[in-house]
Amino acid sequence: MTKSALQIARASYVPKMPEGLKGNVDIREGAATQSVLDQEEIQKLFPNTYGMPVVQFIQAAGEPGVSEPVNVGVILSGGQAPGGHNVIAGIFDGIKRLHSDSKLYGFILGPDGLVKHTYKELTADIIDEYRNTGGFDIIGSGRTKLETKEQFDKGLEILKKLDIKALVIIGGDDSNTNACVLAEYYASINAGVQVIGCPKTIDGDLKNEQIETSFGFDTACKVYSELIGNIQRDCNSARKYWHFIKVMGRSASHIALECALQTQPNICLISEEVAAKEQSLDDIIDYIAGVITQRAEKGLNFGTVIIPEGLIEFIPAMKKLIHELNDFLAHNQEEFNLVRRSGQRDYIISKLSKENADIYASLPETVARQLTLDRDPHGNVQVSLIETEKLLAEMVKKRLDAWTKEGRYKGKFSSITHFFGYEGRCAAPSNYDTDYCYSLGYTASMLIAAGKTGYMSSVRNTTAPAAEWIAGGVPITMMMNMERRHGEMKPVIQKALVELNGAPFKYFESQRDQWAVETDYVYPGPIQYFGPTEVCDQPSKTLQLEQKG
Ligand code: FBP
Repeated sequence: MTKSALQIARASYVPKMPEGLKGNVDIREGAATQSVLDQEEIQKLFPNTYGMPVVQFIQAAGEPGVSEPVNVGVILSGGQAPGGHNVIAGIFDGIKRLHSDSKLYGFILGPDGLVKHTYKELTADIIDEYRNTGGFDIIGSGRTKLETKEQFDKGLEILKKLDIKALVIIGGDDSNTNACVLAEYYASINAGVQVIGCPKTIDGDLKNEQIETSFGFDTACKVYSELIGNIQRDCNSARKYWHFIKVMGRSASHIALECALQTQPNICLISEEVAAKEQSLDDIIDYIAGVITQRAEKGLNFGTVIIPEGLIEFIPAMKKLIHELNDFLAHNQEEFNLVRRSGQRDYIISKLSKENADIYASLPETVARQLTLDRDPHGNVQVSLIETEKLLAEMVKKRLDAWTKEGRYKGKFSSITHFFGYEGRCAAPSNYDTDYCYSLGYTASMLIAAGKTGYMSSVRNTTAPAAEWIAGGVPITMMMNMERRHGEMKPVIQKALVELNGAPFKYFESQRDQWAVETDYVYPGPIQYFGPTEVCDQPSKTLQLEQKG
């Protein structure tokens, strides 16, 4: 591997760790826990792993160590997130410290590797190549869901063959839900394999009282915020474009909100607010066009709009339209395929209910086509492929043209669209993610040594200096509730959406009218890996506001 100068210099960075993990550890167990909701059902489904206490590691005298080697398997599951390699490095260092003959095996390309028995031993020289780097390329990741008994049994064969005592699953809410189901199953058959989860996803929607943030969120947001800041400076220099910038986050708007807090754009939409206020696409267009008009009156024909990736599904009317389209095309795909391309739009309009047909007819051609053509293997519209940023830019243009005719708008409007997603998922982790991930991994190895299963590795108090961070574990069942998935009630980890009463949104709300009309941009610049701590070690604004409020 040819390395960049940064990679070479960064390899020798030593992640900062909680004081409590530095030497030998004692475990402090709290009281029995309950799931967030639906306690009876969850308890029934997880008789072996329900109700366990939250645990915390505290410093103890002596050196950590166990009498037998601790072999561990690790899986990276789902979308990439900066810091994954450091979770693995933390696990490796942890189990080696426990016993120098311990081995770490990585399953290749996600959960598939466990089921198909594709793996590699992660030796010290491999781990050293990947310390403090972005990406998941050390073993690759995948989106196969680990959920059937056949998969669990197949996995157990290879775990037994490699004498693996514990499996660490690094993933988002769904992967950790499945980790918990797996932990329960292995416990129920006395398989002798523990399962530990680690909270990953740039989307930031795997968090709760015990899990402050999912790793990768910090770095990804810093990358997008750098880019947004650069665009804002360009925009404020040329003063002729409105930039419509969509940022990743399949469902929750945490990334959009964090980027807004970091860069102070003229507009940032928050899907959760759109849903709560039952706003229509029309309301959103009106709002954006309104701000553009206000700025035009001050001679400011430029600006920035941040759009969360999941927006479209949070607009109640669009959600209904998508449902009807899914249903209709599921039953009439063949007939639809026979309609000439030029007639497909009218065909769909003629088949939908009046309410949905009107919305569909108002959509730009490209988006209307994306809604009917790009479908996933389950027949659902692939919402993430819908170019919401283009949809909004086009519809705003139309609205402004109409307002120009009415004499309501006298500005000049020219737009440029962007989508920032993949740019941030494998960035070199910020100091925060580098340290946080290493601690999460190291903590996972301590949970294994303590014989825990069905736990998620947890590191808290992370707005304080790393030495004061609190490491421990949270029973995954504690985060669960019952939700309808594919027509069936299932136990799942509750997804954390943006809370409209939470401090980050409240702060944004208090500032956004001013940011809309003033040009009060902030330019965060690139992530800094070396330099003063206030530049290099800042946690996300979201976390800072959450922990303050
Ligand atoms: P995870 O929840 O698995 O971490 O993935 C999140 C994400 O990065 C979303 O922000 C985005 O919508 C999605 O993955 C893209 O998925 P893919 O990598 O399959 O294109």
